Amino acid sequence: MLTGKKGLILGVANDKSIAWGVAQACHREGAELGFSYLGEALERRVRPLAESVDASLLAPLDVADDAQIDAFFDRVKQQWGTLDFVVHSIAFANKEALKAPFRMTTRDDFHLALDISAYSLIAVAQRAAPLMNAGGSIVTMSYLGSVRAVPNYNVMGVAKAALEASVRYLASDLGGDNIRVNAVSAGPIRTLAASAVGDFRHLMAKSARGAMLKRNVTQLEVGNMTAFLLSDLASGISGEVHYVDAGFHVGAGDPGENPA
Ligand code: NAD
Ligand code: 0WE
Repeated sequence: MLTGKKGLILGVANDKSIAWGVAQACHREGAELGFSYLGEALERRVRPLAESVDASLLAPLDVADDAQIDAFFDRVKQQWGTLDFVVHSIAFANKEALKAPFRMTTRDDFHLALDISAYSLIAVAQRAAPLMNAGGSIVTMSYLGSVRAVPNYNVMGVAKAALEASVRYLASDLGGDNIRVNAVSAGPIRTLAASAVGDFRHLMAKSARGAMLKRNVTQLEVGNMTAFLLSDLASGISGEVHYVDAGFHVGAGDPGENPA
């Protein structure tokens, strides 16, 4: 599906990351891959993973810093020249903001969550687009909390709403250059970011009970949908949010749950 294509995977932290499921699917489908890592500590985790899929590019990237985004894409331009796809799988919010009542969200909490989790897609797209071949594809990762008030997701839900709107505006802006932009809205998956969330087990159990398939989804299932969206098989698809959630969002919720 991706033979002859070169693409960047942004947001692998470890082998549980959704971005790693995407990388495995893209490698299996024949893509040449490049990876970013956030800081020295994660380089030690990401480098062996990148090597295991024969990555030809590995460079640091903190999306909070425009200079690092510039340096990252300068390196992509020097090493690769052109690019076919980008996967954005990055989010961050202050941990306290995901526990406290939503009304207690501070201005700093809001700025941080929207900067790292939503603006970063725009910052990446504006530097990737000039390097992209016709038929290029950008995919980002979202969550149902963008359109539903999911308990404790809080300011991250606001950030995902901004991310999904940014997908539509980027798709409109870049469509004339034959670059597509989509989001995948994944059901809950136990990753580094998720495991730091209190009572994630309960959320996973509820989500499985409410899902059409009566189970949760895996990183690789999200990776397979993403690989499809990155491929020419998806040439007519842009500006959309695609749910990979075992059907949870079309259901009425956990049938065993007490509504009171
Ligand atoms: P993860 O912790 O494996 O990945 C998050 C990544 O964001 C990490 O690699 C981290 O290094 C990176 N990151 C954070 N701040 C950064 C910064 N300033 N600069 C560069 N990178 C930074 O967790 P994950 O669950 O794989 O998350 C990936 C994406 O999937 C996120 O956008 C998340 O919102 C989304 N998502 C996750 C779930 C889930 O249940 N795990 C569900 C739906 C969507
Ligand atoms: O997008 C996410 C994870 C977002 C996230 C998680 C953390 C925890 C640790 C962003 N920033 C941080 N910052 C930290 O310090 N998901 C979709 C997974 C997730 O997170 C939740 C969820 C789900 C699902 C938080 C509360 C409720 C549900």
